[in-house]
Amino acid sequence: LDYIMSGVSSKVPSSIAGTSKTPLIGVVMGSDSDLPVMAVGANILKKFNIPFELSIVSAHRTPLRMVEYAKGAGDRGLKVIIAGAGGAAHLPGMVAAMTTLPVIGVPVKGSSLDGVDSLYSIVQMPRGIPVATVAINNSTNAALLAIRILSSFIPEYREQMERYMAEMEKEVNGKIERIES
Ligand code: RP5
Repeated sequence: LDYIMSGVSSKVPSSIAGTSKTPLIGVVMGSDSDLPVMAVGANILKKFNIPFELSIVSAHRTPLRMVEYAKGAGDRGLKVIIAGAGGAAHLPGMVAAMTTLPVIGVPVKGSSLDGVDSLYSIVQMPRGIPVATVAINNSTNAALLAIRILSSFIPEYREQMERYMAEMEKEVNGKIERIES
């Protein structure tokens, strides 16, 4: 199955499309309107050179596609799924119900309730089916968490994460020095 970019409108810049290697991370979202938010995390995966795929899978508009995606994800080699959705954001929970892979939910901020609707929908999963939920619109942290999960069994990604964190610390220390001098 080739989910890479399938269903994504022509608005998607090729720079954030999934990679051609067998993907380890699946990034799905309910609508192409989620793309500006989800693209930020996709770019982090690109930066870390992680094979990933990116696709539109809607829990309510394309329910059969969602079932097919979630049920086949493990067998296709995915290790983590990042699912972004807004409003009554049931996509991450529904996907998590049909796979044993870890699912990370990104609450996407909609126009009416500032993203609190999406946050509550995703974070309030009843017991038994976990969805790791990041902050509203924070696809960066979803990507970093997915990489941390991979880094627990792929040493190369652990080293990359250590470098990323060291770089961040250096940057903040630089700012502190400039303020204090
Ligand atoms: C959800 O509904 C999507 O995840 C999106 O955040 C929201 C609005 O979708 P559009 O009406 O913009 O397609 O399914």
